[in-house]
Amino acid sequence: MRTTALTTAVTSAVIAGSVLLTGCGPGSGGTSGGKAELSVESAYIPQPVSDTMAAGFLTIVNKGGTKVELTSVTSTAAGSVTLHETVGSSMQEVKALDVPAHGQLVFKSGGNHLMLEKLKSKPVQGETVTVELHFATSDPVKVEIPVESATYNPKTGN
Ligand SMILES: [Cu+2]
Repeated sequence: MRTTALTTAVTSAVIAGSVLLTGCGPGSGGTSGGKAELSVESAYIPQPVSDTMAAGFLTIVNKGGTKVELTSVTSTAAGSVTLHETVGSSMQEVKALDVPAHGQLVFKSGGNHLMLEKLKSKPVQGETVTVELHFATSDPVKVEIPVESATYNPKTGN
C-alpha cells in the first residue's frame, strides 16, 4: 500500500512539471500553424574543369509559414554532396541551412553552394544532374539540375 501511494505522488508531480514546461516553451507563440511549401528555382551546375568535383547553385523558395532546415543533399551522380558557405574569401562546410518562412535560401556563385564530389562522370553542358534535397521537417525534393557552360552567369544567361 505504501509503495502504491508513493508511485502515484511521483507520477502527478511529473505531469504537473510537463504542463508548466509546455506553457512557456518555444511552441507557445502560435508558430505551429501552416507548413513549408517548397520549390526550387534557377538551378544550374557550371560545367566543371575537374572530372570528380563540381559546384551546384539553386534557390529554394518557401511559400509556407514555417521555416525548414536543409539538412543534407544526395545525388546518384556523386559519391558525396556537401553544403558550403562562403565566409570572406574562403569556404567552409556547414551541416544545415535554414529556408525561412515566406523566404528563400539562395545558393549562388561567391556565396552558398553545393559541393558535388566523387562524381561518377564529368558533367557536360546539356546534361542534367539529379539531386535530392533532404529537410528536417519536410518531404525530400528532387531536382534535375542542368549543366551549363563553365562561364554561365544566371544574370545574363550566357
Ligand atoms: Cu565549396
